[in-house]
Amino acid sequence: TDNAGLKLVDLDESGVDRAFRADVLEGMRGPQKAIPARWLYDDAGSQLYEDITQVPEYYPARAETEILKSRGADFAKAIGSGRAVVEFGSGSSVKTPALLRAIGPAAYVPLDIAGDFLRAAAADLSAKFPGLPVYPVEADFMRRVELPHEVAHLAKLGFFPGGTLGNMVARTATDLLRAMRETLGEGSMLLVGMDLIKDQSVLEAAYDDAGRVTAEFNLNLARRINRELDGTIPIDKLEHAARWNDQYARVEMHLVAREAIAFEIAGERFAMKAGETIHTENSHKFDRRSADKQLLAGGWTPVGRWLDAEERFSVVLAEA
Ligand code: AVJ
Repeated sequence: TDNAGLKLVDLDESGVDRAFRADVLEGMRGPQKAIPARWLYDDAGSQLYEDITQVPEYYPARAETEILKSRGADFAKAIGSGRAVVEFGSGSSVKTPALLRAIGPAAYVPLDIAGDFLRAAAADLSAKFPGLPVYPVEADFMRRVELPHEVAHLAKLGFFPGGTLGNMVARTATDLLRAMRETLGEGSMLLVGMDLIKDQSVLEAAYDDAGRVTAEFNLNLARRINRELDGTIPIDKLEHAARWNDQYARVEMHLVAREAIAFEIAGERFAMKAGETIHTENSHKFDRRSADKQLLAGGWTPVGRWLDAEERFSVVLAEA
């Protein structure tokens, strides 16, 4: 029967494949089609994001790096030495050396769900800081994580750069901040990157660059669906859009249908009217008040805040 065929396919699939299909199908059935942003980051998507950080319009990565490199003395004073730095979603750990050099920690604990990537990055970093104990942990940091016993006695500094907190709606961000507090424990601190509200045209250009790198990043999600979920989405009929949503203070990425289209994903039929969109990402922006409010809701008291010279991005220090 058809059912038996489906079961056979299921047996061959990893949990990730199943989760991707479930998220896509569920997200495509609703009145506003939407797919969780984490699915943007397959190998091609991760490479495209790296490329985005180099485009002239995309200021957040450069602005945050500027802050981390220029405010070392401030961090040392506010944070002190001898903590275990726990980085959430460490990825390639590109922003970490500046912080480690500034504060002289007792250990570094990078957390990431991508295990191979994590261990390679940890080895690179270890080579750069020969005296520093590095304990990579493969974990989903949306939940409380058991830290290695070697750092149990040390005060912790959580490090969450990149403005990734902004990719979550407020309630999810609050849950994550609370989980981080549980992971890090009493007396811990958190250093977190938060992008700032600014001119709409600057924000929209940052997410819709003239070189079309961000457009490719967004369209790659539709390509991935076609590749991995037997999709027939006509890619050339979709258009990338970045839209400032003032009510929610966020830049939204959408895939917009240029004309009425119909297609299949994993054997299920879908249709889009001309102008209808698939919502693919939120990137929330903050001002001082909304940033403090978000951190406080998550159980963290802000104690320091640094901006880049052009005041586009903030790095906030908070206490548990
Ligand atoms: C991964 C949070 C840094 O929201 O700015 C960049 C991802 N999306 N361009 C962001 C992204 C489109 C991004 N962060």
